[in-house]
Amino acid sequence: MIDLTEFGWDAALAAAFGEFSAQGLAPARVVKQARDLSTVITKEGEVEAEVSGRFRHEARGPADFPAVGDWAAVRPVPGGRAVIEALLPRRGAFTRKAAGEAVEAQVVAANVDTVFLVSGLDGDFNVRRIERYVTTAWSSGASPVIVLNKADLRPDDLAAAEAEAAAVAPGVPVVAVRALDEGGLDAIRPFLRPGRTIAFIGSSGVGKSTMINRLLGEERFATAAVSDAEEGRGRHTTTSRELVRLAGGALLVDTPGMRELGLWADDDGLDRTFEEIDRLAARCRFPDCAHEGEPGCAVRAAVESGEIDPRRWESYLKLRRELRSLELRKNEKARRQHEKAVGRDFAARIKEIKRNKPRYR
Ligand SMILES: Nc1nc2c(ncn2[C@@H]2O[C@H](COP(=O)(O)OP(=O)(O)OP(=O)(O)O)[C@@H](O)[C@H]2O)c(=O)[nH]1
Ligand SMILES: [Zn+2]
Repeated sequence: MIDLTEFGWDAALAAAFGEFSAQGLAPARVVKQARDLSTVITKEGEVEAEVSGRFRHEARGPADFPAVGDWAAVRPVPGGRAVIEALLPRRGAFTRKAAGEAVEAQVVAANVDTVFLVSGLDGDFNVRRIERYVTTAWSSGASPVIVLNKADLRPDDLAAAEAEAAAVAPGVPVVAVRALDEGGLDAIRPFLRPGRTIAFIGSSGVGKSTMINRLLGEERFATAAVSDAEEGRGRHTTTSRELVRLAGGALLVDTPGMRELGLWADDDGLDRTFEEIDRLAARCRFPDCAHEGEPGCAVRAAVESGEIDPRRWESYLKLRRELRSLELRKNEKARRQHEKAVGRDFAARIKEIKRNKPRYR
């Protein structure tokens, strides 16, 4: 028997699960998600699982489908794939906008406590990208940590890189690591607390899998969520998202590298990332100041005096514009879906009236 508290199960989840227990369903956490196939961990162990027909029918979009980290209510099928009947409400989710024109959310990992926003201190390091990731992370309900990997490649100006990262993410811890070196990951260990779910997010090649393998490797024989086959392979596939448990009890989610993070965030996430700008805004003459040339704008004054880096200011405006346009397109989509639903309702009522007509004759 597996103790699901080792995978983050707690009293609040148990309470939310009540109605499903009554239906004979079992709690399970999604530890791997690849296309339509989930791997879930239940009290009995790891099994493959698929959503039920009804689940599929009722889903409003891709974000309603299981993602790694989700808690699910599953119907066990002896000798076969378990059936996912429902997901428990997410406490939060690291979400991106799916690539392409559609306004579609894509859940990268659900129920995450901490996100390691991993950059490589090689060509990959870019503070503007970090701002984008931090905004998304705050919006996900998880706490971000900026992890600068490959510190071995920047021995001379490491402190400068750390300071640069810290300057664009007020209040966010910044740690430098060397995934290939003995003891090189010590700086992230304090965040690896038992029962905590930590997602590794970042561009391809920054060293996410290397870090996770190193952390697992030292305690490999005690890991629970990794199947024998996967242990043999040694490395985690980067085409799927996977949750593994360290012997120390932390739950790590490896995610495939992203070329670009499509912004799916909210104003709170933006304000938190640009905290100093948000704080200054309270001193603008007009309470609804957009900081776009209004008189008495404290933010503009701070940019002009050099207190705020103009590049950071531009980055803020760019992200804000992106959020506004995302908001508009989301609303437009919601309106169209609503009209469609109303249309369906109306058609159904007409049909019903027609069907009932003979009674009134
Ligand atoms: N010099 C140096 N190289 C590193 C370090 N960490 C990882 N690498 C190398 O960086 C390359 C990419 O590492 P991966 O772990 O595959 O990167 P990833 O982020 O998992 O990439 P995706 O799976 O594509 O998202 C590998 O060749 C690693 O050996 C480090 O701390 N220093
Ligand atoms: Zn202003």
